[in-house]
Amino acid sequence: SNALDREVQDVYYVTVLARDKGSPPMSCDATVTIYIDDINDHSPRFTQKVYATKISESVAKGEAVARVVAVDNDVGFNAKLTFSLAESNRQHFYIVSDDFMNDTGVGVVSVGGILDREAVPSHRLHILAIDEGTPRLTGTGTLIINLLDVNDNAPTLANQHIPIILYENQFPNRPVSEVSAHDRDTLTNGPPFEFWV
Ligand SMILES: [Ca+2]
Ligand SMILES: [Ca+2]
Ligand SMILES: [Ca+2]
Ligand SMILES: [Ca+2]
Repeated sequence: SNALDREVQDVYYVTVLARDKGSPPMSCDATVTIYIDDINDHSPRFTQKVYATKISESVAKGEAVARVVAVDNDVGFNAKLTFSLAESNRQHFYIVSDDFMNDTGVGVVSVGGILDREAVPSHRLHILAIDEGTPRLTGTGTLIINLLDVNDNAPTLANQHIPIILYENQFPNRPVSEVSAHDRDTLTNGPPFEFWV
């Protein structure tokens, strides 16, 4: 006497026998089809617990940068999925549901704000997949977006006014002073610097 589970078996064919009390008894039988209706007893779940991607920090607003996939073992509205981002992620990204098919939801993550690797090099997005059952059930996933550097910062000199005193007898091409500079980009877009006078 196991409980019915639509996700295991969603239809039963039962043979019903009707017999009268006559002597001899007469009977007939019929096959009854029983459909098991779905209840929302499965939460959506992402096909990966953690998704990760790398994008340029110069990616423009509105550009799609990642897709996430969630499935739900129920059917109909109990498996129809919409996606949502945690409040804290909405400053830089947004997510919309792609075409829904076969109880599988696809969420497309796009850039919704200005990205700056120098300010936030990596974004950890908390994604919700929510079905439309009653009550609605939720699954959670994580998308890590690492930003690749673009050379969008000029180096700055530590001191804008560096007094350099040269004497008339010095040889040219000798180091005359120490100057330091700083660049907010990564090494390939920053030091070593070339200095020109
Ligand atoms: Ca179910
Ligand atoms: Ca469900
Ligand atoms: Ca730079
Ligand atoms: Ca940069």
